Amino acid sequence: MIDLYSWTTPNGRKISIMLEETGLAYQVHTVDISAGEQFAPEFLAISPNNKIPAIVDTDNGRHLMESGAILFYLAKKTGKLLPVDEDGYWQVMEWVMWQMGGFGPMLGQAHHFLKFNVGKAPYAEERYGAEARRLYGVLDKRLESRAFVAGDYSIADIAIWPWAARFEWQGIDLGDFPNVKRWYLEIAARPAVQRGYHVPKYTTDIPMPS
Ligand SMILES: N[C@@H](CCC(=O)N[C@@H](CS)C(=O)NCC(=O)O)C(=O)O
Repeated sequence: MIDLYSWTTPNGRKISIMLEETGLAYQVHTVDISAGEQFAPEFLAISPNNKIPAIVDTDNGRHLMESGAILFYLAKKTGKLLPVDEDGYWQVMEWVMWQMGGFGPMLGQAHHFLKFNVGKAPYAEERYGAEARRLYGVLDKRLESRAFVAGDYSIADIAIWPWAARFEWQGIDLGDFPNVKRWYLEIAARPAVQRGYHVPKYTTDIPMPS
């Protein structure tokens, strides 16, 4: 059994989607980060950086923070969504790290300036808007000649997709990135993604590009 500590954000949804895809038994503990619950001592004991997601594996008592590490852990535990061959493994690693170092943090900044604080910092709006478009361009190029980011559908796609699901917040028109749009829609149609998106609770339907 996996105890999942999560909230309705892209990083949280990566893990609920992964749990749904793998079929592992799990129970959800809601950590409302808008109410400061990430600072509760019980949560800090498993997630010392005060961020969701985190998991506890009750099979062995292991606890983990950082969504990229959790994706690798769950893939290794189940033998799913991570290639075993060297080339495939490192391609997945490369694109999960790309998401963890760029597509997540930079788009998170875009949300702050382009969605929640419009007009307060024109320089930041320009910087993070341009960086968002650059990152979508990189992803679009990667998906030009392949269905998924790294071989078959994998934890690399699961890491990236929930951030792309906030394209509206980032000022991104997926029509400008046709390969991303095709990939986004294909993943959005997966039943496990549709279930995992609404964990720990429903907020909106999965955003659909026009
Ligand atoms: N690198 C971390 C980032 C996690 C993260 O930024 N979580 C956000 C929600 S998406 C959070 O818990 N924020 C609460 C806070 O900053 O206090 C991961 O990928 O797990």
